[in-house]
Amino acid sequence: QGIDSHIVIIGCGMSGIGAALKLTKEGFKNIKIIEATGRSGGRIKTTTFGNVIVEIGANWIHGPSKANPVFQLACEHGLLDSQAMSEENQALDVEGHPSFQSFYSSSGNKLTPELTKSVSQLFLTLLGKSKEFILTEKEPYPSVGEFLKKEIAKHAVEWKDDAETKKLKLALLTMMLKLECCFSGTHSMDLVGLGAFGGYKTLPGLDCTFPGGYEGLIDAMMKGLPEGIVSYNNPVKCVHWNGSFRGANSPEQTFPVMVECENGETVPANHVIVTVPLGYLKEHYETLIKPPLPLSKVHSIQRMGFGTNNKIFLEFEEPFWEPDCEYGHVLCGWIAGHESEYMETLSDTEVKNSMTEVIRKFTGNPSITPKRILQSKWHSDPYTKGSYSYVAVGCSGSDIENIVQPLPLQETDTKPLQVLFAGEATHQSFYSTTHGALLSGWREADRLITHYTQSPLISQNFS
Ligand code: 6YU
Repeated sequence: QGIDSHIVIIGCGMSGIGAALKLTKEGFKNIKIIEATGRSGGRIKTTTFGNVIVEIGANWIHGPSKANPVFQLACEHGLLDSQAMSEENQALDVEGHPSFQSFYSSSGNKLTPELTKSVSQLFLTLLGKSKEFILTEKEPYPSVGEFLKKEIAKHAVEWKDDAETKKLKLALLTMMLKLECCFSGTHSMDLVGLGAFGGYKTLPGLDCTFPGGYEGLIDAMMKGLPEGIVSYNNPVKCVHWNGSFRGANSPEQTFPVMVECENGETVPANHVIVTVPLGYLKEHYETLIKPPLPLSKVHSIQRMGFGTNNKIFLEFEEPFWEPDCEYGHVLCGWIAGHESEYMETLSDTEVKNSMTEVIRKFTGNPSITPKRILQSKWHSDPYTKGSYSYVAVGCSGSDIENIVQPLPLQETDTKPLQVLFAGEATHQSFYSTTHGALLSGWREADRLITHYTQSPLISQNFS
């Protein structure tokens, strides 16, 4: 015996799978995951390209150490190499930032380590400072970008270098600011709120990858779920809540929620956990949930940031870069913001030609020619609409809290917890990560578990 309550989870990404695993483990019997696409994993997506494993979506376990549940799961399933699992690796704390390695200028020269070291140290120090305003009443500028640019300008006037070196240093800092846009998944750091930036927390551990691909973790987790629990290729059109719906198989029973799919299928439920990406929610909240979401939620969904970060993989006959870089003979480039969204409208040949031009210019080698290209297209993915969330200017942690609040908002309602919200964008301190997504799924599963185990009437059903 188990808990009879009917639960629908919308989305089979890390958060949806995490919620389903926890609920089935606790004895919930009637769980269904409805997934728009033909696969599990969502923004965790691995493929092969030029005989190497490449990640179209999530790349690293950020902060692989004891407190990271994705790291724990990956270890349990034996998916990491010994270096990633070593105590030494777990103890390294780079505060969420990878180390900068080699830099080339547009005149085709490699920059000296002396120059790049001092500039990257300055950038990382300023970035660290920009996280401190979470503790203050008022921040000096609205955005991280404005703060960083003002601080850089203050330092630059003190530089004693010649004009050419100063120019190079500023170019390097501009590049680092652009790279930061990729990490934050935003068009510009001027869009990222300074006050809330420090709300994102890093965990110790030097970021690591999955030698067999991130999706191996999804496959391993899916094996823990009952067969047939997922309905694939089945986009949800609308979640009707606060109603009294009858099920086709149990006409005597009524349910407060009914999930309507694009194909006309209807699935009644006691509880629905919505895990669709924030990008999707921003576009569809008006039609996805009926009666409509309370204004407090709508405003927070609109205020939160969700941008695009894409990857460009280039395959070469032979690597021309330093041997310690990953991916064998495949190079991975990142592109964020509006340029990234524009790139999605171009053909592979157009992107390959531009990349060839850039690489030839920066390496000073006019004959480098990539063989093939593969680009991610997260913005035009109809069920994602971007890459991941960030806390935009004007946002605060309370916007995330608002989005998380289950419907109906009144806890005293006789049919509580009808619609719950999970997904990376709903995690206060680990948004934009796989561990944030997993923890958000567990959080909503726990909410239901607590509800059923603490309610004396319902818990009679609990074996
Ligand atoms: C991480 C990393 N990483 C790179 C890129 C991307 C992401 N992330 P899902 O979308 O997975 O699932 C929802 C499902 O819902 C999906 O299957 C849909 O098809 C479905 N759906 C939608 N609509 C539906 C409908 N109507 N009906 C039915 N189903 C529907 N995370 O830990 N390490 O290296 C990266 C990266 C290019 C795109 C990443 C990384 C983010 C994770 O991939 C992501 O959070 C989770 O997989 C999401 O899981 P989910 O279940 O929520 O949604 C200070 C400060 C700064 C803060 N930022 C710095 C942090 C850096 C973040 N780093 C990211 C970097 C990379 C490279």
